[in-house]
Amino acid sequence: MKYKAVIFDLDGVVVSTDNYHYQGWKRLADDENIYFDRKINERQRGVSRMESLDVLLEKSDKIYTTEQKIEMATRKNEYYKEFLKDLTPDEILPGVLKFTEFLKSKGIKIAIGSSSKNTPSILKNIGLDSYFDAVADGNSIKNSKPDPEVFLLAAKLINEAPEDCLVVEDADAGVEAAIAGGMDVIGVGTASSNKNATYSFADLNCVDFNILK
Ligand code: B16
Ligand code: MG
Repeated sequence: MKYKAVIFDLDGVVVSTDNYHYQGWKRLADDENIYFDRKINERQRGVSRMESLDVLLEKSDKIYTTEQKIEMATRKNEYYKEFLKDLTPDEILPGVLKFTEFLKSKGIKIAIGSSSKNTPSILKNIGLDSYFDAVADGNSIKNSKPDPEVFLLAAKLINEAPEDCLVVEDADAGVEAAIAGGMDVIGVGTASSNKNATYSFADLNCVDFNILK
């Protein structure tokens, strides 16, 4: 097979939590009277919580102290965690299990590479906490996507060279990160229109397994 491992982004690839991130940020923006919409939210995909806050604050004229920013990011995370409480395996995105089971049957390793610090609780709630060969997430990295750190860490944890890994991403920042790490990348969802992605599919249900040969 062409790849020895596939590294999956989490929010927006494995599970539909990307919409909950939007709703959490929208509520914070409404609290603070800051304009926010889905287009602005697209730029928050894949980037860290504090960097996502900076994207939101671009629409505000105020200057915020570090303490105020930490409070706002924490408040958004509390809103977001309310949604995570009700997260179930039903919110695993279409095609994820079909694709991962195929990979497992071919002896191809699977890992998570996510910027999210909520990764452990999300995987637990969707029943996939011991499903992947390795998990690299926002708790174990310094630089979030588009830096390749999280994907390089995932490759290291599964003992595979970056060039033998294929990444699946829904964010432009994640596509950039994979390429910077020397990996091929499937763009799905928003990233399916990213011209730098090696392969593009609307979602994981549409993946042509021949790309793995
Ligand atoms: P948290 P991914 C990313 O997850 C999200 O796409 C991004 O919108 C979010 O800001 C980031 O995680 C941090 O999430 O606030 O839960 O630590 O797409 O890399 O799986
Ligand atoms: Mg994502």
